[in-house]
Amino acid sequence: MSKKKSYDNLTTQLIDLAAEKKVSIAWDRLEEQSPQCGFGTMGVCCRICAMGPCQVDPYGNGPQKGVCGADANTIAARNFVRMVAAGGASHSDHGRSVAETFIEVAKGKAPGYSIQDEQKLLALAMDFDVEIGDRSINEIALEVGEKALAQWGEQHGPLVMTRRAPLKRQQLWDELGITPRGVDREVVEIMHRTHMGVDQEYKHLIAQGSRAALADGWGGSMLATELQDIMFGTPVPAVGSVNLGLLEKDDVNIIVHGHEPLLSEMIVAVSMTDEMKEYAKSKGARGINLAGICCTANEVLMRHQIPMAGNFLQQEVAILTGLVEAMVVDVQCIMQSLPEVAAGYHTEIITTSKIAKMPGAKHIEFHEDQALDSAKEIVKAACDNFQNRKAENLHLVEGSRDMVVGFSHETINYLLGGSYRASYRPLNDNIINGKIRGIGAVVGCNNPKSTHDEYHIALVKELIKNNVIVLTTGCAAGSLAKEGLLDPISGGAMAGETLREVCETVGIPPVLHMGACVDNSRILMAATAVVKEGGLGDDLSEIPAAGAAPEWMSEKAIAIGQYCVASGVYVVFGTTWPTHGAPELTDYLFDGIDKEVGGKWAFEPDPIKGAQLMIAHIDEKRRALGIDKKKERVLMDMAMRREIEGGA
Ligand code: SF4
Ligand code: MSK
Repeated sequence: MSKKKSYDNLTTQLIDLAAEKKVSIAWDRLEEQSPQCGFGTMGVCCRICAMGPCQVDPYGNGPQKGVCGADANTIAARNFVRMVAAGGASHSDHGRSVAETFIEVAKGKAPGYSIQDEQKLLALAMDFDVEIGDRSINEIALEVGEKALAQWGEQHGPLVMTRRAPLKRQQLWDELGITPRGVDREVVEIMHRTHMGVDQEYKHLIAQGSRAALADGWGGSMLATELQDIMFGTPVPAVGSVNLGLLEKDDVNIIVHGHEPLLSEMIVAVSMTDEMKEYAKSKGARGINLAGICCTANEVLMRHQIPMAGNFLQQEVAILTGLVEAMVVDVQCIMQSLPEVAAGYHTEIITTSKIAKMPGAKHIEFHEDQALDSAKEIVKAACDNFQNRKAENLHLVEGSRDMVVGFSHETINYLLGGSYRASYRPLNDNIINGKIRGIGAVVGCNNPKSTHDEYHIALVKELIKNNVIVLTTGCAAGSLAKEGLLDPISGGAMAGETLREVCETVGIPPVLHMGACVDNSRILMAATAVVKEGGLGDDLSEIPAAGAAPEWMSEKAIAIGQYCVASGVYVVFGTTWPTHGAPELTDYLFDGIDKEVGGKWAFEPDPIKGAQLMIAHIDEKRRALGIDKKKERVLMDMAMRREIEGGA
């Protein structure tokens, strides 16, 4: 691994500029924080009661117990499942906002929004046993929305969406007592069980972590994706572009950053109106250029081909171009440093969520019932700011990459099987015949502790070179797109021969963009479709597949990882691992939990070794399915033919 801060040249140029201008950005602050606390890094610092904080010495030279007697495994397990709770709560609370808006849309009380994918609504109505008959779309949507929203507080379970999982998986969850109830209940139970003096057996704590993570993955997150698709349209493959070179010198540049498409969809709509275009012109600009960062970027990219300015670690450096009139943020993954970075620039940081404010930012609260008006106020504020641009602050960077985006699990179905016989059969057949060795899901953030983008890119290149098709979401997708891996031609050229052949035949890149981090539920659905198609086992744990979050930083990544593990998937994390100070717990997560749920975790700081771990797991699954060897073509002689005919 290189010691560079970023693998991306444009980001590197702007990191250098930040150093020159003495603007403090994430890498500088990491350096100031270093060396970081070893106890915290290894998960063995506890501060959940006022007898602490307590630290357990992982090397055996100091205390081995907290004041209350808690040992390293209990402390690290509590910290770990609290990460699951926070991560799952974040995704699922996003989902709750979507469900609430969905109900208002159905009631006709949210002007600007509409039901766009009626087919998907009807499919979801069937999941929820909502009568279709000759009822109007809005009537159906209202009942679906209300039943969906009730899932957050479902006290007994099972959650409706868990019925989409393979039957064998559902039975296993029941046997293990981890079939999820509503995410609100599961998260509260984690907070209760991790309070001082409650649950103190690490495996028992991790089981609740699984249950809460499943309530997010197969509940809050999955419903967020479903309802967003119904309201904003299910993504279909389209061409998009990525990187900071897409910011336009002559336009009002507005960056939407965060997670919830409720706001960004309206900003897209408003910024395309003649009224706003004229308004931008009246301020001296050519027009309005909208771009995204982080998962909001993925949302507007896959539905509207709005360019992605960058991923998580590019949020600060984007401001250093001097081209950004407004960075409009909502929730999650927004650095508090943004207003400070923007202080020497004209960029306005605009917070919009009623649950998230930042010191130094302008707050224009977004209200879904007046969505268009809120969006218009925000876009106008950006246009007004165009005149404040400072010529001495302009630092143009050149360069962007094209990519194909928008592979929902439904479109994979259509693409592979054709619109008349939509099916996962061709994918399964190509896995069975070995042209596609297996499926890798590579997701997650950036982290300044590892070279920005590098681990994602190196790992995925190794996977596709070995004929593993890759599904990607979140900031990982941004990293991979910048390297051309989401482009059928440049990406295809980096794929192994047989994977390339399949991709060329279907016309897809070897790395399929499936959306934002809340859309990892699409990956669960795609994997479930593979199981249901047949020939690759009866459960998610049996298919030749593995996941990775190489540059993770967010608690949401731990929640996603845990719902994948609890769904039977092998998951490799890079950069850092939060339980190293608790050897028994770590052994259990890496080698032990799989005996129960079929999936397990691994940690590997080297991308090539990380890819090889995934490939070894895929090969093991191929062996177990009996599809590891190429079937020899047997030339039959007359005696063999007579034997077959005789036996027929
Ligand atoms: Fe220390 Fe126990 Fe309190 Fe944690 S719960 S801070 S280990 S006394
Ligand atoms: S935005 S959670 S840095 S993927 Fe979803 Fe990116 Fe990770 Fe945030």
